[in-house]
Amino acid sequence: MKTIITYGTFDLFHYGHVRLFKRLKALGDKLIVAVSTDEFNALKGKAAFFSYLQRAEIVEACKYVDMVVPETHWQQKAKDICKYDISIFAMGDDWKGEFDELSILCDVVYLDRTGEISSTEIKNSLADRGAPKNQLSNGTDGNSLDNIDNKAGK
Ligand code: C2G
Repeated sequence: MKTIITYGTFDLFHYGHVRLFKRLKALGDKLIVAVSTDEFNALKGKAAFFSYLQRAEIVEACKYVDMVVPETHWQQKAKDICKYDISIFAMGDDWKGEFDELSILCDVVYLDRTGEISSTEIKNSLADRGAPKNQLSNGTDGNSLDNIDNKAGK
């Protein structure tokens, strides 16, 4: 059983995320996705539109994903690799080289990011279209696109 793990915010879920998951699942038998909690996102300087629970629900609904776990801090990856008997740790190549130290535990793979799409670009495109701000709210947890401050630019 070859298990793959990847980490991220996965806000405003889009085809770039789907293509990543599809390629990752093709590398093995089981795909685990660690979704960043809202608290960890704050440490990353990211404010997601959807809450952790909403993002985890969306990611879990993707047919390529077998299991979702919370990502609560940067240093959990080595422990996760041992805990879940991971064969491949993978990220998009915007993280290339950042996690090479994990190669003592498992294979480390960086896949090409899908171009022209990101959660930030979706937010900016909606804002540029001049959608009235009160129509941008997701209506559930009170967030609205104009409240998102995604400094990481992803
Ligand atoms: N991604 C992609 N193509 C895109 C956008 C994102 O392949 N068009 C990939 C990224 O390379 C990353 C993953 O999707 O591997 C998640 O991206 P984000 O949600 O932006 O996550 P990030 O803020 O990079 O957090 O510990 C790792 C961090 O939690 C990663």
